[in-house]
Amino acid sequence: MKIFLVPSSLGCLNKNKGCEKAPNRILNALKKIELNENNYPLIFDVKEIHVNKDNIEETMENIFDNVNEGVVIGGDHSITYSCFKKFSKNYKNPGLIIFDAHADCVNNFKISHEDFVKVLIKEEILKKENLAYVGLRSVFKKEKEFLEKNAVQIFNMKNIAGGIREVCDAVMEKARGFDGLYLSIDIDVLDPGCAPGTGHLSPGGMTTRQLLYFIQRLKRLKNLKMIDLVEINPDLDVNEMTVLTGAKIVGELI
Ligand SMILES: [Mn+2]
Repeated sequence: MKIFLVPSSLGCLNKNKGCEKAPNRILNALKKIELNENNYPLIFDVKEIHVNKDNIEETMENIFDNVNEGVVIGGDHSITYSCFKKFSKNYKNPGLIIFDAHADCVNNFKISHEDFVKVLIKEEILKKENLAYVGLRSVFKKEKEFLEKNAVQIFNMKNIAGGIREVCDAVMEKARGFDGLYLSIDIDVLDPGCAPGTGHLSPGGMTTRQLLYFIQRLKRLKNLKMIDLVEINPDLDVNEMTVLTGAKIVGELI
């Protein structure tokens, strides 16, 4: 498995400064895991993507040029824009499933961690019917309107609280419909009690075990080709809990 490190907080609008430190910290924690829960040894190669701290456009191009299938560790959520754009070139019907408390489609004029989903749809890189969210619970009014207008499939925290197995069955069915599947995991999909080290805490989220249930099932799909893990901020962490959780998530996906 290939791991790409993208130490960028350029798209965080100064709201999650410090998340650029996550890739190396998560990698160090990952190296300490010998076997994942399926008893697989963790074998991976690492490539770091160059980030120009003064130039988000150049950094976005570097990401596009240098990432490939595997696991991408960010960084703020805006990196998914370039990663998915690259990924989408390889497939006729690429799909994106986003685990996030937030919908990240506030505006449509700028690449940022609040807007990238809207930009992907607007630029026709992502078909709106090929997008699904899991774990949403903190959505702005105008995002709700946008998502409803485009009939985007949403599995929110209320749905998950009603029965995780049924929700996961539906997510799996959606996921099987794509020739290439991309999973994007914003750590704030987890409850702040499980993952305090991130910039936009939203109470009422998933437990770490619930997220592992989803990703361990999704991992079995042959069409799952690319994953990113974003928004972990070591500067805001408590006892390295969020970094360790990030490493555990990556370990289960290798
Ligand atoms: Mn989020």
